[in-house]
Order: sequence, then structure tokens, then C-alpha cells
Amino acid sequence: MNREKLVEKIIEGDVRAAARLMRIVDDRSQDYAEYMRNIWPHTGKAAIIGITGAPGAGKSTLTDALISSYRKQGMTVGVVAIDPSSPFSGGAILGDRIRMADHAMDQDVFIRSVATRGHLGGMSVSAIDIAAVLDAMGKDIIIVETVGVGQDEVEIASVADCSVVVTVPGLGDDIQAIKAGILEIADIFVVNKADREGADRTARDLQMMLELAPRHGEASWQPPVIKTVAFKNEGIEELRESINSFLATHKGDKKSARLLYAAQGIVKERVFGEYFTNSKLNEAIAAGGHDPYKAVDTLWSNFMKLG
Ligand SMILES: Nc1nc2c(ncn2[C@@H]2O[C@H](COP(=O)(O)OP(=O)(O)O)[C@@H](O)[C@H]2O)c(=O)[nH]1
Ligand SMILES: [Mg+2]
Repeated sequence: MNREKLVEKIIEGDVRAAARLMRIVDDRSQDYAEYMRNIWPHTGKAAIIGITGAPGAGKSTLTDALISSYRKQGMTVGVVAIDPSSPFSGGAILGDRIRMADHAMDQDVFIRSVATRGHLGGMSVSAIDIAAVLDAMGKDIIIVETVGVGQDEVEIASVADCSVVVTVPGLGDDIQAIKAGILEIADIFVVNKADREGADRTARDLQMMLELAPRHGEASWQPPVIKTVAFKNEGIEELRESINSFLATHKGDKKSARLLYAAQGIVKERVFGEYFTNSKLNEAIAAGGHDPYKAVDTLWSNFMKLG
């Protein structure tokens, strides 16, 4: 199948064609950028929801419950699960695959994981490209699940149309564990595992922290704190409605931040991948008498001449 045909099929919503392009994107094979150039003009309709939190907080369980909730509303859903620790490149995360098995036969749900720590552009390029494919396919809602441990994951959440941060009771320490910077980027907080002791208190503590640290320059939205019991489907409707009301006035606010973030990843990938390669650096170090600054200066000035 040629490039135009593949992209055409994706835009018609073809699942196999989409899966094929996602593999090409993950592997960085077959001029993946050329394919993506044909995809991007067809994006912009979907709402991208970032779900971030510590491992085990219940992000996948919440995602699963949200999928059901959106499907009941007749909406189609795509999921990008980012797991940097997963050894599978482009494969499904086992636990998630089992849990989300209910949706496996549903043509209107597409779940894809990325485990692309190794890429030069960070996870940004893969994750955002895969979200773009889901968008072009016509999915209404795209949920990006990221483990809130690394900077990349926090950044990806910060460029979602709506970012949801998941925490659990028993806080104190856990509140500290909410990565610096995440309080500012979250649009909605979830205290999941509200069946456990201390949920009210955690929610109150969070609320207080939010009041003490108001959002930068944005008075129109006070992030709510929502208690959920994801595996019993409790609080899910409230969460979905809260996401809806945020999106009603803020969808699109992050669009240029998202494009900038993707572009930064592409720059890193191109510059490091094609020019500042280890072998070029090694040559320059050898020629420069073991001075790393001199080595980089030499390469840099050659690079600038290319422009
Ligand atoms: N008690 C309790 N356990 C939950 C709840 N939601 C999820 N879990 C469990 O927490 C564990 C981790 O959930 P998972 O969704 O994989 O977390 P993730 O790592 O954040 O994606 C699983 O064993 C879930 O069944 C909840 O609301 N209450
Ligand atoms: Mg998970």
C-alpha cells in the first residue's frame, strides 16, 4: 500500500492502517515523517486528555472506566499509554491489555502503548504523533496515560487539552511526591482509591494547597479535586463532566504549546540523530586534543555552515 493510500484509509478510520502507521512511527522507519506530514493536516478535532500520576495510582483503571463512560455517550476513544519502563517497543503493556480487554472488540476504541525512552526526541515525537494518528482517524477523545515520574511525562501532560493528575489517600508524603510543577499544570485533580482511609483528608489537603498556590494568570478555572473509586466506577461521571466543562471553555488553549513541544522533539531528533552523532563527536574529540568544548565548537561551526 502506498503512502497516500495508507493515510487515506486512516482518515476513513481504518484500524489496521492506523496500527501500521503507528508501528512505522515507533520504529522511525520508512520515512515516517513523510507519512506524518500527510496526517497532521487532518488533526485538530479530538480533545486530548492527559492522565498523570504515580505508578499504581489507578490511572489505567480510571482510563478504562472513562472509556466506558465516553462510549455510553456515543463518543469514540483513543488511548496512548506511555510506559517508559516497558521493555516492549510498541507492544501492549500486559496489565493494561488484560484490563482493557472489554474494549478490545470495540471498533470505536483504540488503545496503543509507547515505550520509547530510547528515542532522541524523548517520548514527545512518538506520543504526539500517535495521538495525531488517532485524531486523524476521527477519535473524539484521546486519553494519554503517563507515569508522572520523569520530566518528559510531566511535559506531555502539560500540553494536553485537559490534564488530570491522579493521586491516592494516605498523602502527606504523596503530596510531596506530586512532582514539582505538576500542581501548576493540572486542570483537574483526582483522589483515586477513595475507598481507602484518609481520602477526605487528602482531598482537603490538596484543595488547601491549590488555594495557597493559585494558578498562574488563570482565574477562570479553579481545578476541582474529585474523589473516585475507579475499579467500582464511582466518581467517573463526575470526572467526565468536569473534563467536559473544562474543555467547553479551554479546548484549543494548549494547541500551540503542543505543536511547539512536538517541534522541539523533532529538532532534537534531527540535530542529534543526523549531525551530532557519537562518531562525529568522537572524531572531533580526537582531533581537538580531548577538550569537549573545543570538540563541540568545531562541530557546531560546521553545522552552522550547513544551514
Ligand atoms: N482500592 C482501590 N484500588 C484500586 C482503585 N483503582 C485501581 N485500583 C487498583 O490499583 C492497582 C493499580 O491500578 P492501575 O490502574 O494499574 O494503576 P496505574 O499504574 O496508575 O495505571 C490495581 O490493582 C487496581 O485494581 C480504587 O479506586 N480503589
Ligand atoms: Mg497504568
